Amino acid sequence: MTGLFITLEGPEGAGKSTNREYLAAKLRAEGIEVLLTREPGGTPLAERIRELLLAPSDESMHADTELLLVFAARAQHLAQVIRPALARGEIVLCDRFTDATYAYQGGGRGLSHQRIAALENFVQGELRPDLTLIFDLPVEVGLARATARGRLDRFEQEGRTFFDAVRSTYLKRASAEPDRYRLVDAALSLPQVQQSLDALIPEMLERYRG
Ligand code: Z5A
Repeated sequence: MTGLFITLEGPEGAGKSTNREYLAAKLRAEGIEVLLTREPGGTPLAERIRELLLAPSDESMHADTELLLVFAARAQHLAQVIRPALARGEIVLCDRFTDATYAYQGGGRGLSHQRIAALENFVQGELRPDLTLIFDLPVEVGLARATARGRLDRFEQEGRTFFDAVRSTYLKRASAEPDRYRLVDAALSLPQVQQSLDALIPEMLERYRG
C-alpha cells in the first residue's frame, strides 16, 4: 500500500459530508489523486446494503444483523474501491469507517468490543486508517442540524442515550490513540471549521509524502 487512508468520523450533523469535498479539493490542489467515498456504501452493492441499514422498517433489525451488514458492505468496499485506490498510491478520504462501528454498534447498541474487533480483523486484515478526523459536537447541536434537514433515517430516530454513547465512544478512542486521531470542533461556524481543516493539511501531506 503506497497511498494514505484518511477517515472522517463523528455523530450526525457534524459536517462530515459538507467538509469532505472541501478537504478533497485542498489535497487535489497539491496534485494528489484523491478518492472520495463513504460508508456504509461506496460500491453499488454496498450502497444497496446502506439502504437496508438506513431505511426505517416495521421489522426491528437485530443488533447482530446490523453489525454483519455493516461489515458485509465494508468487505465489498475494501475489495472493490479502497484497497485498489491505496495500491495506486491515492489518498482515500472516506466518510465513516470502522470507528463508526465501534461508536454505533458498540457504544450505541452495546455490542462487545471483542466481537467488533474479531470482524474488523477478519474483514480488514491489518488495514487501519492512517489518520482519522473526528468532527465532534454536542449531541443536541448535531441532532438539531439533522432534524432541520427533514425526514430522519433509522439511526437518527434513536434517543439521546444512544447518541451520548456514540459521542463518548469516539472521544475515548481518540484519547486512547492520539497519533491516529485529530479532533475537529464541529460546533464552530463553517468557516472556522474549515480553518481547522486547513491547519491539518500539512500533516496529511507529510504523512502522504513521508
Ligand atoms: N453507521 C453505523 O451504524 N455503523 C458503521 O459502521 C457505519 C455507519 C460506517 C450513515 O448515515 C449512518 O450509518 C450513520 C451511522 C451509521 N448514522 N446516522 N444517522 P449518514 O451517512 O446519512 O449519516 P451521517 O454520516 O451522520 O451524515 P449526516 O447526518 O449528514 O452528518 P454529517 O455528514 O456529519 O453532516 P452534514 O450533512 O455535512 O451537515 C448536516 C447539516 O448541518 C447540513 O444542513 C449542513 O449544512 C449543516 N452544517 C454543517 N456544518 C455546519 C456548521 N459548521 N455550522 C452550521 N451548520 C452546519
